[in-house]
Amino acid sequence: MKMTVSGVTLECLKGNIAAQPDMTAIVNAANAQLQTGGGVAGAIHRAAGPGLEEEARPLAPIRPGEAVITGAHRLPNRQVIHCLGPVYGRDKPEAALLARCYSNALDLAERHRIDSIAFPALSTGVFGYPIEEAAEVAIRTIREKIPTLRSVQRIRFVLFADNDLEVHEKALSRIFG
Ligand code: AR6
Repeated sequence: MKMTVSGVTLECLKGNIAAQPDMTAIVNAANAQLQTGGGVAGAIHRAAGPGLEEEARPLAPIRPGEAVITGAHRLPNRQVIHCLGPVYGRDKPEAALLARCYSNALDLAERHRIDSIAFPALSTGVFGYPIEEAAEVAIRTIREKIPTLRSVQRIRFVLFADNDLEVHEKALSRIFG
């Protein structure tokens, strides 16, 4: 699915966040220590190689809602933006913290003149955020940010499961429809 809103292209597809060679930056669903882990962080660190963890280490720890940027090492991108999403039921208020992840990631992308950025569904795996609620927060935050974007022209959601893709497509249609 693809749509253009005020000159910004929004896309949703099923795939692996670590295999998006046509995007300048990808976003990592990080842990506070910016170390490799399971899910998205595991896939990104495996593909990037050990240099990513070495570069990220001095930037840790980060708090829920925060984002930091590094190079992409062996990944086919220019940069990785690492976001720490909230743990659902623990880091409160969850929605505000999740919104800050998307907002901070887009601010960093702008500062680094990034034209395209791919997001996974932050917090919806190990951190337990229900996918429908998370999609709503992510897409509403992006809608609020679009008028401020100058560099970013393409935003992609990369979802791992058919259901997650469907939820994001529906939320995009509802929120921008
Ligand atoms: N590409 C795209 N999406 C993926 C991929 C992938 N390769 N792998 C999983 N997903 P998670 P979180 C989906 O757990 O909830 C880590 O261990 C997954 O199905 O990666 O923010 C870190 O070290 C889910 O919908 O991130 C942290 O400790 C979504 O991506 C913690 O988990 C996010 O799942 C972060 O938890």
